[in-house]
Amino acid sequence: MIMKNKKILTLCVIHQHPKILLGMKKRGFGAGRWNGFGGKLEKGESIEQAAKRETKEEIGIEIKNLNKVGIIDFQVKDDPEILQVHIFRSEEFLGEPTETEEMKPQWFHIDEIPFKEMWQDDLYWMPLFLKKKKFKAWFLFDKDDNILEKEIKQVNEI
Ligand code: 8OG
Repeated sequence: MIMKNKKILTLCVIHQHPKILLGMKKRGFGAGRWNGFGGKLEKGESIEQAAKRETKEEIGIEIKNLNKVGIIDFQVKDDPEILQVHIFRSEEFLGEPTETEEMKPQWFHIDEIPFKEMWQDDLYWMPLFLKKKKFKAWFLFDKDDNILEKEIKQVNEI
């Protein structure tokens, strides 16, 4: 069996209907785009712990509830690495979302989500997220972050 190189990442979207909280990523991977909060796992951490820690680091809030809603595998053409992003919805948190060196938080009404300034894949899974559906997906990107191929399916359990 060929073992593919898989890296796990977290992504947490705060959802207080009819708004979602996104952050403008100010540096590093995905800079210049609005996104949820998250990142890599630290040694010994669970995926949920990593999602909470990253959200705290990025905008200073403490997540109270976390529901896993999606898993997406991302690949870049001609690159064997798979980035597996575990997506969470959170509806409750403590503290006030605050800008840090990494992220500038902002609430968006669900009819005004800035998809043009987000990762292209968000356009495909965000509608499922907003309908509170669970999903699994796979996206193949080119080196300029454009989608070449995709598969998205709604699932009952994640
Ligand atoms: O630790 P770092 O900032 O590099 O983590 C990257 C964050 O970006 C992490 O929360 C996962 C998320 N992310 C990707 N790819 C994509 C994508 O295509 N769409 C969205 N919405 N988020 C992504 O790594």
